[in-house]
Amino acid sequence: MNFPPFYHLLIFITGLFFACQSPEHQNQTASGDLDLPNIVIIYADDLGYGDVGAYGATALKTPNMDKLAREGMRFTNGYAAAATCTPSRYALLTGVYPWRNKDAKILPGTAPLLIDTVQVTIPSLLREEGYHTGIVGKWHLGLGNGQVDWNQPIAPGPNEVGFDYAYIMAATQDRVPTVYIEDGMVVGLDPEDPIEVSYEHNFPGQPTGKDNPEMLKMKWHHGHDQTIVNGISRIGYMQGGTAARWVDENMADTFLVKAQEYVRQHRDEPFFLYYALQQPHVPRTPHSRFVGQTGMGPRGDAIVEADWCIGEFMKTLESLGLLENTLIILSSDNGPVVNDGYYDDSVEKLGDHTPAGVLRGGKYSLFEAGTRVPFITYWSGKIAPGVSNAMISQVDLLSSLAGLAGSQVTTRDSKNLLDVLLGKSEEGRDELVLEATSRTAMRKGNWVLIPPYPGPAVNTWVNIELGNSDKYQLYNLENDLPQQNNLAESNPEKLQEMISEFERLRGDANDGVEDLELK
Ligand code: NG6
Ligand code: CA
Repeated sequence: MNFPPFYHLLIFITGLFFACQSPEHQNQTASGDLDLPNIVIIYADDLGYGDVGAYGATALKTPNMDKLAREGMRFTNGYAAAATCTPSRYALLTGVYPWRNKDAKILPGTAPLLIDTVQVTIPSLLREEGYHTGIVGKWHLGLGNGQVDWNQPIAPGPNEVGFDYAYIMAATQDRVPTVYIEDGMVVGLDPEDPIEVSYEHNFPGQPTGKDNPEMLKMKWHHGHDQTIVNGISRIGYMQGGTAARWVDENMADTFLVKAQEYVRQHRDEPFFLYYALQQPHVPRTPHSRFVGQTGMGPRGDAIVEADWCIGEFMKTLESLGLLENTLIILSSDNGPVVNDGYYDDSVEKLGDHTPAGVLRGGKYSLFEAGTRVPFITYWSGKIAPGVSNAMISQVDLLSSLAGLAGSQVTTRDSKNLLDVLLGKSEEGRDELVLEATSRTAMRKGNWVLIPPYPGPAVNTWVNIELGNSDKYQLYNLENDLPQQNNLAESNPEKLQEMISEFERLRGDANDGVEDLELK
């Protein structure tokens, strides 16, 4: 087609006009694209390195996670910052090692907000860059200032640390209050039936798992013997709020629908969604559609349910045409545990399945299975399918996602490993401080140093080796991934080098040893 010359000029001027504009949607990103990509972190709770087909599971089928792994980048050396939930989530969102904050331990449902409201977080920095930010799912980072009235607006919480939208459970599925909270308000609360919560004392006349086992549909094994909700006794006491209480079996659907609604509502602007699944943490309560699907009891069925949720969520992104413009990161907050406090057949029906894969330990452990978790990045058309052996931690996501969004924000612990996430580089971390229930260890290169710690070698409740020993432990993962050969005595020079490096990294902050009890 032939246009008269003034048309060319017009098109040129129009082009200039748009090029000079820099509204939120047109920011220049690190990758050189004009549009800011959406970012979704899908974060499972207690999903182990060996629980996913793409990581070797055969008895459990996880086709939707496997698809992300197959068509995206599967990391074999991806780490959570800690072997339990609260510290890992703290590090994920703030880019700060959790052992720098003495309060970053498994929190009760009444704990105050752990993140300082002036602290940089992934959502706050992305918001600065023009993102809409949302969280759906498990929070477990504390709420309020220590004296929460659950019948009033609850703050500070996720909305005060960077999330424009929040639909959360306060702590864990096994802790009170067993209600959803949307932007600081308990969902479906009847003002005539106010909620009260205590972790110290029961409320008069309220049955407990300890005193009323006949009321339970799932019995407690250790802990979890306090207030009964939906036939399951929990950690902590609660009364009131009857209409607002969640139905455990519907939780996965509830969070999925909220996550889908969120992306539908924000499809036309750059968004960041932290979709924090509750599975397969206890109590495992898959919807009846999934019950019996795996033959492994509720733990297996809950993993299959989580996998289905991921598939449905991906379908939503696809139907909205967002796959080419959305980076998805899938990971888990800590390693696996089988019996975590309820009689739920998880041990009896485990069969040949190995939730930790070949790794030693599990949740709560300083051994690899405590923190090395499934870690997958997926971005249609941007990330070429592959496997990466680069070492990367969730603590690195803050600086890496900042880089993606064109922000300079960083922290001293969080490394910008954007190219690693996108599969363009294998240059990951050289060293990483590992944490489990306030004890720390270090990986450097392929070597792991675990300093001596008091306490039992095995937690017999959960049947997991914790990594405690009165001796230094030194492992070389290159030829001993299952950490069977302690080389500390035979390699005194390497041991000394690792101790010096560990001390350099940890400074004098290695004082958390008093918290060895699982609370
Ligand atoms: C422990 C609970 C465990 C689980 C864990 C937190 C007992 C005996 N055990 O204290 O069941 O709730 O806390 O898990 O109460 S996490 O994944 O949120 O860190
Ligand atoms: Ca967890």
